[in-house]
Amino acid sequence: MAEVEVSREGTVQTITLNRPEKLNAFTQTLHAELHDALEHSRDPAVRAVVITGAGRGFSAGQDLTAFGESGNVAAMLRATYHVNVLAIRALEKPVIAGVNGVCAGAGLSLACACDIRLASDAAFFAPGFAGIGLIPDSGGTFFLQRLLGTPRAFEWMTSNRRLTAAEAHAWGLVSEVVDADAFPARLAERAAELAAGPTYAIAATKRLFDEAATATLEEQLEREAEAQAKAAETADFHEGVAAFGEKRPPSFSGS
Ligand code: LHQ
Repeated sequence: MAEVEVSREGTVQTITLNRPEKLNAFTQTLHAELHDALEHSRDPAVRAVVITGAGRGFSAGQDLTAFGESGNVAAMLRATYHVNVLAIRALEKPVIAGVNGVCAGAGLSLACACDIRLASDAAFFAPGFAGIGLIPDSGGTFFLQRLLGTPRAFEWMTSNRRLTAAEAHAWGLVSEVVDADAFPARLAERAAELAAGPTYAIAATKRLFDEAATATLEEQLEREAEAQAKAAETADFHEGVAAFGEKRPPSFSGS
């Protein structure tokens, strides 16, 4: 059975990590299949991507029983986790982590690499790393600092404390917590909303926020001006303005 399942509903692509008996812990195979899935997500017909997990896990991070697959940890990280984290950031469309359940270690980093996190109330979040004497890798230090601020991120990552979905929401780590029963439908609804949005503007907003982290105000104003000039040339901008004038909801084509 595939360790990553991919499905398409309209313009939403859903990528499901699929090793439920191991809480979707990462193996070399899972990384490779996730990479293929993210490649397919680049298809312009896909306007939003969901990453979620099968069973009661989102992902428990590195499969600790498969840790010996590669002797060189840094090389392994570069060839697997880094490639997929960078692929998520490079996708010119929103990526939603549908955190259905347990989210730990590099699974937490992967969720944090996404643009939006929606959690089931069955989910919990655990650093993992500190429990086994490791640092938060796969972008963990990068994303958690931005999401939580250094003091909170440091304190959490140097503990191995489990955070409930409600606590994660209170911290701003997830945007919404949904009853487990209603979770799949709400996740699909949220993804469809994003997929129906002005795709260029959403993609450029994603990129601009990433760039803003290291930019000067002057640089960022210039990037915004360039991106806005492109946005103003899209059919979606013209549709948005027309819909405003006609007092109706816009119907964005993503072009
Ligand atoms: C697992 C795992 C797992 C295998 C649960 N592996 N089986 C990158 C590169 C190089 C080096 C290493 O690290 C990395 C990045 C990382 O991600 S490091 C961090 C790795 N992850 C962890 O340390 C988390 C380890 N797991 C846990 O702490 C707990 O299992 C969590 C908090 C995830 C879930 O706890 P519970 O809900 O109580 O479930 P459980 O512990 O009973 O696990 C269920 C099953 O899943 C169990 O198998 P079994 O056959 O006994 O039913 C676990 O052994 C297995 N499992 N995580 N990472």
